[in-house]
Amino acid sequence: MRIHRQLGFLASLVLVIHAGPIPKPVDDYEIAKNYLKSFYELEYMRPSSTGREPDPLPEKLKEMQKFFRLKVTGKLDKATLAVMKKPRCGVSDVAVYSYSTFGGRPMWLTNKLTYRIENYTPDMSVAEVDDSIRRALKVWADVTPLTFTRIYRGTADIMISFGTRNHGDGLPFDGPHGTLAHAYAPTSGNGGDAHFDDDEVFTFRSPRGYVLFLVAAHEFGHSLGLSHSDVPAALMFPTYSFIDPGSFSLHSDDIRRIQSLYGNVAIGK
Ligand SMILES: [Ca+2]
Ligand SMILES: [Ca+2]
Ligand SMILES: [Zn+2]
Ligand SMILES: [Zn+2]
Repeated sequence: MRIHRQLGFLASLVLVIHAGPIPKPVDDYEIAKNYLKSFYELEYMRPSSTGREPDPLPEKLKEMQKFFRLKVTGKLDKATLAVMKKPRCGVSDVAVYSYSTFGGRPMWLTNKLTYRIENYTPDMSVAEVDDSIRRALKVWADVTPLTFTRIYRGTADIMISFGTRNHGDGLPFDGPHGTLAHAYAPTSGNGGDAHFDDDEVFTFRSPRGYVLFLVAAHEFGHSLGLSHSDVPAALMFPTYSFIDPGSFSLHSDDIRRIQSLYGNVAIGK
């Protein structure tokens, strides 16, 4: 009898626990809306007095699905959501350069550029960060006439820094995963600058964490004027995928695009 009563008590406890507040599942629709706002310029009109505006989401979804070579349904299906949840670059997939370039062209007007590393991530040694950044710039220097000279004080063309959440440019990072970094197209001021989300774990070459060399090489593509590529194997594809830095080579799509801005390697460089 006593045992029965106890069992009854336990059972009701279990019931109470189950009836308690269930953690709100992350709303896939919210994820999609935020993703398309950040990367596909999704904007909602204010409801007009004449009636409801058509929902702009399906059209933007189609645009995103086309970019990622998914089935273009305009619907938030599993495959689309899976791509939206991948770690990626914070720069939009819809290139908007008109407001942020020298004379409207997304490129530097000199081949001699400077860079400066303003601060460091605690995830890696200073030597590992320095080497990752140097090699990431070399990826682009190897196929163009561009040269990159490191400076230690003053303002460089490409200012490199690590920060979390609000880091001073009005484009806050989002905590662990999601957006890994962003960079600005060539112009004066913050143009060319590259910011890395230090809520990520950056690594020298490990598949656990994000390889700084790979993330930086991608960001410096933006620093030089490239937008995202829809070629999945290209460095300028928006999502992150691990490649052993030792076996990295720049994709022909990236080479073609950067050389259309700056030309081929100068003789005697
Ligand atoms: Ca700059
Ligand atoms: Ca992040
Ligand atoms: Zn990017
Ligand atoms: Zn930033």
